[in-house]
Amino acid sequence: MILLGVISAALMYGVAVFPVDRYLPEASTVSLPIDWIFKFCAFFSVPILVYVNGLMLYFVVRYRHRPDEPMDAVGSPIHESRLLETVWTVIPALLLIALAVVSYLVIPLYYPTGQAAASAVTMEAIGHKFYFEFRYPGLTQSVMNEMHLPVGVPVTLDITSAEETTDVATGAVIHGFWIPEFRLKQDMIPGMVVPIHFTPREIGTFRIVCSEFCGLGHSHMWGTVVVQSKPDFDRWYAQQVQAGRSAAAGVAPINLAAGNAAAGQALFAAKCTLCHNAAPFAQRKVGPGLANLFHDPAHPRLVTGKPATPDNVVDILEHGAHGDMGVMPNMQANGLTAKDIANLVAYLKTLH
Ligand code: HEC
Ligand SMILES: [Cu+2]
Repeated sequence: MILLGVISAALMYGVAVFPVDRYLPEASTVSLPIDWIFKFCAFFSVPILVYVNGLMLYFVVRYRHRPDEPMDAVGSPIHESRLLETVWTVIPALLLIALAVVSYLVIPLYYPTGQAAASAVTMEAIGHKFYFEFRYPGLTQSVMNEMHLPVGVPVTLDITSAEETTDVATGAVIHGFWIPEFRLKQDMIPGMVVPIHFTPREIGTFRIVCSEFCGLGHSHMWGTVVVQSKPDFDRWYAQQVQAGRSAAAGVAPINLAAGNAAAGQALFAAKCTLCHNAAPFAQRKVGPGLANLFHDPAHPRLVTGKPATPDNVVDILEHGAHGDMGVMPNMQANGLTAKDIANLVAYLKTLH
C-alpha cells in the first residue's frame, strides 16, 4: 500500500506540474479551463489507475491457487462488506459530482448566453465538402480555409455546415470544427447554427482540422487560423474589403489576349488549389483536376455542358457553376478581377 501511495503521489505531482502549454500552446481563453479540467481528471485518475492495477497484481500473486488447496477453495469473505461497498460507491460518486460541477462552470465560457456573448467580432464558419468557409461582417466575398483573427479580441463564431445539394447521398454532412491549440471542438451540423465564444491569446498560425469523417475528401479538409496583432488584422481586413470591391467592380470586359500565364499561375496557387489540382480531370479535390481542361478527349465538355473553349471557361470563372461535384464559387466569392480571369485562363491554357 505504501509503495502504491508513493507511485501515485509521484505521478500526481507529475500531472500537476506538467507544462501542457509547452507541447500544445494554450492559444485561446478556453484553453485554460479545458486544460484545468483535463488535469483535474488526470490527477484523480492516477491513484485509481495505480491502486486498482497495483492491488490486482498483488492479489493475483498473494492469493494464487496453492497446490494443497482444493480446486473450489473460496477466497476471502468480502461479499456484502458494508465498508467496501460504501467506499467504492462514495468515492466515484464524489469525483463524478465534482467533475459535473467543474464542467458546468466551464461550458458557459464556450457557449455564450446573454451578456457573455458581447464580442467585438461575430462571424460565421461553414463546413463544406471539403473546405471551411469563413464569412466576416462587411465582406462581400467569403474567405476559404484561412481564418484571420485579431489577438485579444473576443470572438463569437457561428458554426454550421452547408447544404450544398438536397441529394441524400451527396448532400449535407456533419463536419467537425477543431482547433487543437484553442481547445475548441464543435460539430458543424447542417440546418443548425451553434455559436461558440472565445478570445485568441497568442499571435501565431494554428491548424483547423475537420474532426468528423465527412466523405472521400475528408483528409483534404484542413485550414489555418492566423491570429494577428490588431493593426495587422485591420490591414488584412482592409485588403479583403478592397479585393471584394474591385471584384464587384471588375465586371469590366475581359481581355483574354492580355492574359499573363505567370501571373495566372501565382493566382491559381493562391486561390484555386484549395479545390483544384493542376492534374488530370479525375484527380479531384473539391472540383475536378484542371490540367487538361482544354485538351481532354474524355471530357470535351465543361461541367456546364458547354464545349471547352476559353470563353466558356471565362463564363464559369465569372459566374461560378453548380453541378454534381458541388459549387464552383463565382468571381466575387473568389475575389477575382477581370484581369485575374484573363491571367488564369492564360495559365490554364499552358497546362497539359
Ligand atoms: C471552393 C472550391 C472551389 C474553388 C476555390 C475554385 N473552384 Fe473551380 N470548381 C469547383 C467545383 C466544385 C467545380 C465543379 C462544379 C460542377 O460540378 O458544376 C469547379 C469547376 C471548375 C471549372 C470547370 C472544370 C471543367 O472541367 O468543367 C473550372 C475551369 C474551374 N473550376 C476553375 C477554377 C479556378 C481557375 C479557380 C481559382 C480562381 C477555381 N476554380 C476555384 C470548386 C472550386
Ligand atoms: Cu469535413
